[in-house]
Amino acid sequence: MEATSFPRLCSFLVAGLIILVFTRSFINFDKSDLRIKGASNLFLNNQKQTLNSHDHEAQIPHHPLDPLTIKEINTVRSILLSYKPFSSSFPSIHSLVLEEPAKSDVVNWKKGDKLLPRLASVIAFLKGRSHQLTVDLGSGMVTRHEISHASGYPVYTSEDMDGALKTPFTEIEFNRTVLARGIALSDVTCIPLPSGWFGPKEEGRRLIKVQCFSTEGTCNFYMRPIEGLTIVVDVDRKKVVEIVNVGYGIPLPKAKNTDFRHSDQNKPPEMLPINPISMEQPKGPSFHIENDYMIKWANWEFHLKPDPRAGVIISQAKVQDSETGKYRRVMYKGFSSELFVPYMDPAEGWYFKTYMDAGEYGFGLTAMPLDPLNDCPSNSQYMDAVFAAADGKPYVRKNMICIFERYAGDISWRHAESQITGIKLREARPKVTLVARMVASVGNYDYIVDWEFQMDGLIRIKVALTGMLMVKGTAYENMNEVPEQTDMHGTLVSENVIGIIHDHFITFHLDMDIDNSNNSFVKVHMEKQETRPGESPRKSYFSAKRHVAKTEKDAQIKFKLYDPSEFHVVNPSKDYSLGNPAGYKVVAGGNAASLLDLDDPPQVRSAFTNNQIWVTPYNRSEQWAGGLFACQSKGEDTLAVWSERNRPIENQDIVLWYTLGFHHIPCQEDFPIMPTVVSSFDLKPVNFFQRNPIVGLAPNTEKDLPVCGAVASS
Ligand SMILES: *[C@@H]1O[C@H](CO)[C@@H](O)[C@H](O)[C@H]1NC(C)=O
Ligand SMILES: *[C@@H]1O[C@H](CO)[C@@H](O)[C@H](O)[C@H]1NC(C)=O
Ligand SMILES: *[C@@H]1O[C@H](CO)[C@@H](O)[C@H](O)[C@H]1NC(C)=O
Ligand SMILES: [Cu+2]
Repeated sequence: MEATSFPRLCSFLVAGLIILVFTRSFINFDKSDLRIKGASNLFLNNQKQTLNSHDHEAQIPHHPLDPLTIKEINTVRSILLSYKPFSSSFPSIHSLVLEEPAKSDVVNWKKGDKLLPRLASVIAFLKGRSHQLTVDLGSGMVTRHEISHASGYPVYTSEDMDGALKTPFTEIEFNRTVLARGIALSDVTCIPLPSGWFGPKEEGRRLIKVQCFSTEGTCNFYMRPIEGLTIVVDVDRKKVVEIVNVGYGIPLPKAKNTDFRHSDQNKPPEMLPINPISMEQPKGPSFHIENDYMIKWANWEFHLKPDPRAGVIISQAKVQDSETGKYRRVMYKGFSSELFVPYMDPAEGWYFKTYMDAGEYGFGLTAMPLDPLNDCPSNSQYMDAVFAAADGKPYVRKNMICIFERYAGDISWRHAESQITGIKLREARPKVTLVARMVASVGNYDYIVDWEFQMDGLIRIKVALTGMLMVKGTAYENMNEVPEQTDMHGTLVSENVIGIIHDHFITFHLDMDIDNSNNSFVKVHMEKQETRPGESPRKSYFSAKRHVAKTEKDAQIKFKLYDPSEFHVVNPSKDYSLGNPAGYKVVAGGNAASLLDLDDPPQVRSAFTNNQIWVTPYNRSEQWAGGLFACQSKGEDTLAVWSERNRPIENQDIVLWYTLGFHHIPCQEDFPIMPTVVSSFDLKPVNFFQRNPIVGLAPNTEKDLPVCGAVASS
């Protein structure tokens, strides 16, 4: 399997040099995998290590939400091959995934029950039309077939992108343009960029804008753009529609200092050396992966699976009640639903860069195998993905997700009594968490997405950004050459290189089910109060007032630092003793809001970023915040459109949507590769547990950690 999928994943991300990079990581990968297995007497004792291709061939589903297996994907393909409407020509398959059973059926299903009927949801593209099909694996029938009338197109396949990248070379004018800039054609690497939607001129056909770079002298071709050259390609006809060449006179930035590979560095960093560091678990990890996709750890259990579009899907997350030990429902389904990455340069070669990475490239499709010891700690286990290619055949993406326990030296709770009280007391508990991680490499950018589970019931969703800037070539080599008043749309990050300002937004779909699915969304508004004359030496304080959201518009939330609220999802009918409804709150971390005009075309298409929080009633058709068909869409199927229906959301099955945002004004340190920047948000229990659920944890002692003694110096 791997042998066939490898060329595919390379061609997907373009070109020659990148193949070198990935080949390297594959080789590294195998070596370290061996190394881990060699030391397996301590680790991984009764755990199943990384699945291998043999396991995948024999794999069978155990849980209603388990992704389609290799066998099942092959079955779907053969059903489609003999399906009448496709008999004259087989469509290209843009998505072939499990069609999840109805939520109520999944909720009622228990381990040991007969597996629910297996259905596949297929998005196919044929002769300019998008087809949505449901295939019943049991009966071997296509049970639904709809032709889409939406404005947008499905996620690009790797074949679409591969074809688009080859097309410019069929035009002699392209070759001439490149040669006229003094660049050898053999040094040219191109990338496929979605064109967005900017008016009727671009409708009725699938377009990709191709831009090119020089790989001469570097693996980091992104830093050597052939500026101003954009080739508009009709993806289906494989024809050049237009060659835009406006960068005349802009030199190719130099290759010097752009390579970031260890082998290419000519001196060690200027710092004191760091000794080897690792997280050891002498008794092995304390989580289990049951039947491939069910994770059990400490007081948590959840279903975890790879998804070609979302990346990672967490389902049926349940936490044990601290008093009874009973598993209680927290979240039915959580995943990154869509991204929006608009660049802030209105110039010809840049205005359209307003990416929706999940709906255009596939956040999971771009997730590459993880590098053990560097992407994930040594105590990690890995999960592979089985995806379908454009021809409907399955392939395995090895080690796409890692799962590990993290001890980062943090404290989960503590108290020490000061000497003045005369009471001798010092109690502290280390914080150990469980992380499920994947990294999507969407072209130049790498998005690290962590779902982190804590024993105190908190779930932290963390996104870290690294990889390369998308840069613009310029004639300027130093800021002293730039006339005042010039808007560079970014920062000169190296000679002839501008890092263009942009945003990153990631919108999460969080189908919270606190204890059951009848939940409400409550704004706990902090309101300043003034004291009555003579009441108190104090003039003011604030109190917390609860407002239950009745309809969707009550839950369209923009954050305000000086008019703050907490945002709770509660189960109004569950209170466990004190009368406070059991709930979880969404706790924002660093965030950013879009500054674009609401009627700017990219903002209309990505209107799901108009608010930081939305709440919608559960609707299984409303999963993708930017619409099911996001490529070139006009924005008629976004979360913002759904929410405008203003449906009731009180004491209903509701879905919370949270958008995490970053403004990115590049700086010199982002060159040639960016140090990670991180932001996160939390889902934190509020009045869900009767009391601190981890008071009962035992402290660490030296005998628990035979490998590492405690040292305190004074
Ligand atoms: C353009 O250059 C490429 C690479 O040298 C070559 O394969 C291709 O045939 C050329 N295209 C045309 C139309 O001459
Ligand atoms: C949720 O509310 C609906 C309508 O009020 C009710 O029919 C249903 O029984 C409730 N479900 C639960 C699990 O309480
Ligand atoms: C469910 O979502 C689809 C797509 O937005 C919509 O057409 C349909 O009306 C929705 N159903 C309800 C009950 O809101
Ligand atoms: Cu950025």
